[in-house]
Amino acid sequence: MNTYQYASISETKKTDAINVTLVSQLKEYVDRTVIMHGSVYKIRKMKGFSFLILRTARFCIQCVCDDQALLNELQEEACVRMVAEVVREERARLGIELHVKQITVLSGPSAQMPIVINGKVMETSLENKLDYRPLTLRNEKERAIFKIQEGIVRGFRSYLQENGFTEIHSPKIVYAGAEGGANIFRLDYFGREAYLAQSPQFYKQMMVGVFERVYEVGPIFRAEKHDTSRHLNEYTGMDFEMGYIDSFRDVMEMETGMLKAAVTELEREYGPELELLGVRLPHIREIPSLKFSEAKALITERTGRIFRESHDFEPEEERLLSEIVERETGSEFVFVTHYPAEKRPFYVMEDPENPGETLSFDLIFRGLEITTGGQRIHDYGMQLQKLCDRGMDPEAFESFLMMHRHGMPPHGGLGLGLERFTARLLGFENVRQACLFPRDINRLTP
Ligand code: AMO
Repeated sequence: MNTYQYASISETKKTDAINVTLVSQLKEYVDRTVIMHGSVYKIRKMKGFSFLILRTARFCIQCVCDDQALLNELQEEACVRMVAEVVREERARLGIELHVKQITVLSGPSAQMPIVINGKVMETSLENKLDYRPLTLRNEKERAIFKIQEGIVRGFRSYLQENGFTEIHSPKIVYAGAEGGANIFRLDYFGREAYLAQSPQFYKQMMVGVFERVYEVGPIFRAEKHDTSRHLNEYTGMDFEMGYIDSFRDVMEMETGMLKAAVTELEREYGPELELLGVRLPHIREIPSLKFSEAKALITERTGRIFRESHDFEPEEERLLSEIVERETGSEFVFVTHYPAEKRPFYVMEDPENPGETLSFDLIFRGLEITTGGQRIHDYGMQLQKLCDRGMDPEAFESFLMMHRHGMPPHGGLGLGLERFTARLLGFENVRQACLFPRDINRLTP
């Protein structure tokens, strides 16, 4: 460990230095001496002095140092404790800068950085960024993405808490897939076949019978075999489920309120990161909604294009639909309802007035589906019949059916993909950019 003019605790007391951990408090200490810790993000040598950028938990602070001997030995990415005077400096981003008095190196790097992380923008491919993720996340813009992501989750959580929801944690090793399809990871569970949860679907429904309104933020596993810009093999699901609904539109209303709350949370608490990344937050008023069949017709009418997939949207259709809706209503969000039953899982309620259409919806934001939700079957006989109609074995779903058999209120809910929402909010083309350590068909590290 290298020590530079190490100040013992008694010495720092002598200098009347104040230990400051929150940079937001620094402005209160102008003209006083403080002790800060952080990493040396960048050293910029000038004539006779150097700028040193200290990367702290949330902010990068400009520091001025004129001790040449100290600077000669100091390396970028060293973890330091610094004694410095807080000086008002309007030209600095935070309105203050630190004039360095002492630096103690707590731990220095032992190797050359394999990638430049302290430029204004990181000029490297996404693959490279992901390969060196433990380091590239230290870049102030890269880490700002995930601070904003924290804000989204905070908004989701606090809005649902305020609305009487209980947070739950459901198992991720499960006995059956909830969403159907081939994208399920199988595993050997002490000689029995088990799966990684494709969603918390069964459990959040069961917990409606217990808490009435529940939500979960947790990992979701999908064995996607295609390498696309919108699919991850592990992503973070923000799910909620609510009982005693009159219609699936109650769920859409709850989501609209939750999204507004998340945007407000970001505006209130995440200004520095939004500014750093130049984020344009959406203005959410009423979110327009149209039926799946109407949306298909609208796309064809406005663009003259007909798409092959008739029970779902192709990615290009979602993009076109978003463009049309934004142009015609000003909304960057659009709900699409009444998806055909063929493409929806077995727990989804069909429209009694129009069987074949489901009481379900997707939410499309800036050209990408970010949510699926809807009303569920709560009646035992109806759920049993649906399983049989689909050629599924009711015995395999015994514990799921247990709740139906013993009384469930009308209920519905949704699942929102955190990475997809973050990516669209920040204008990223690839969902991996909004995932700390993405898992895709080619990537298992870091
Ligand atoms: P669904 O399968 O549509 O619905 O998933 C819900 C939302 O999760 C996100 N998502 C993904 N994000 C990244 N990579 C993936 N491979 C991926 N797959 C899905 C999307 C999607 O809208 N149980 C239902 C939800 C419900 O009805 O409550 C479900 O899982 O944003």
